[in-house]
Amino acid sequence: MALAQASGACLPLEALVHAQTGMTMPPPAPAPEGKADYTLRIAPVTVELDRSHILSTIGYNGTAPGPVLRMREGKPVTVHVINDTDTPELVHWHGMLIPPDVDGTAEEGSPFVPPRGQRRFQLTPGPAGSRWYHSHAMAMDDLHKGAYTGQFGFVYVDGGNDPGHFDQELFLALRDWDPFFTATMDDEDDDTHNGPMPEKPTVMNTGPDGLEVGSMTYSINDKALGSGEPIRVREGQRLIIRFLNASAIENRRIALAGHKMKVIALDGNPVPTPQMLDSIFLGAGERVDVIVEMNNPGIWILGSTEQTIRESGLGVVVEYTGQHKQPQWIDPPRIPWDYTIFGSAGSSSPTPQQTIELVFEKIPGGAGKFNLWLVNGKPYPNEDELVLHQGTRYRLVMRNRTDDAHPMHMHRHLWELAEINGKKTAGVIKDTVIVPYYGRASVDFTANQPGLTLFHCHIQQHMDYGFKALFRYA
Ligand SMILES: [Cu+2]
Repeated sequence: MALAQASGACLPLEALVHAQTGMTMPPPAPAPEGKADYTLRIAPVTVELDRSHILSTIGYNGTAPGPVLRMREGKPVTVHVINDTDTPELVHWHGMLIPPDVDGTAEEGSPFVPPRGQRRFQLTPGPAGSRWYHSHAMAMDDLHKGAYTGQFGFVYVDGGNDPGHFDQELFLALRDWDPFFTATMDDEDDDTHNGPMPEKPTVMNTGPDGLEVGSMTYSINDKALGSGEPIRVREGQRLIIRFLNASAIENRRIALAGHKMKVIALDGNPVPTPQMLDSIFLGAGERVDVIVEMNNPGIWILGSTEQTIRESGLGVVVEYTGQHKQPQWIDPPRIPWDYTIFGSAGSSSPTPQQTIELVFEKIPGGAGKFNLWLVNGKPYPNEDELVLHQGTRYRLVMRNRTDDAHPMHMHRHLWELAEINGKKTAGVIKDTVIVPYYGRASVDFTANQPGLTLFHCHIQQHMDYGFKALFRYA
């Protein structure tokens, strides 16, 4: 417990890492041509979730999550990435419209940042809004790699559009830690079990499931509920909270007891119809921006709507000035999450020029093995049949014939949501969409970002075991 005492003092995290590992970091090689706008150092970090739980992972610049990077829309930046680990790494810029060589995936041909090496990237940030950066390395059966580590952080791209006055801006990343393999996955997080299930197969594959990845340790940013500083507010204040589900594992429902949240943006993109809600739902990789009016003095819990998960750390205390009660939780009404309510009322997305069908299936892995995930009948690589023509507007019809809700992400493009389980909408712009349990989601986009484009489930294990495909431009 010497470590716990050391971290109680105000030692820099880097010093702590040295104390813990006994290692010294090699001096960085001279940086090429001048100073970068941002430097990201990938290295071991410790995260003190609470006094009794300090974990060791890999992070950016000595912390996990990494620093909030603020960039200006359209203003080119140089990012210098130093990799102080023994693993080749990739930094992906989730939600940005940037070329494949800087997007940060091996599949698209972005170069790795070599182990103990460094690399410099230039990109033009955009579009404006809440984006994020994270490792895109494969993990496979190693739960200390890729998105299971602390390599994640917000990028806020400022477009000069003021969302109105607010008194505090908070960046809150939902996270799970210490992942493990499990044969019993409870799917309470799915939220979509009671939907219409238009894609439920008539003949089910009833083979025994393989191992999934679970967790029992959670945080918001780097603190478990009840440790760390509360969010301190005053009555009458207006907060903007930018949420990110940085989990590699699960979708999450979040509420702030005693308050409603006005959803103003999904995946960083302003929605046509903001909605006042008691809770919000985020698939792995998704962002939700909300405005909260602080109009109910007390001490409240903001956190997971599932008691066990909240009590295992996924929450933070919100404390009004002058209040001294115990933090309170109130279960919100359980209303299914519905993306379509944020769309332009009464309109539907214009009919695209071409439709691409994408069928998702699972081959159960059986005891002690892993499931295999198929897109159109095969696991990745799946790269020669999905060809885009520059300038064409496409509709992707994603048919989920599996008993799980999948947050599907397409790189380097933005989708306009067209339909979820038969409900039509328009004007909801996203980069990640949860395709419901045995459900269907249709999204439209214009092919205007030439180059290889990765499409995948944002649950790391699903992606690693087949659930991805490459689009290429003709
Ligand atoms: Cu998935």
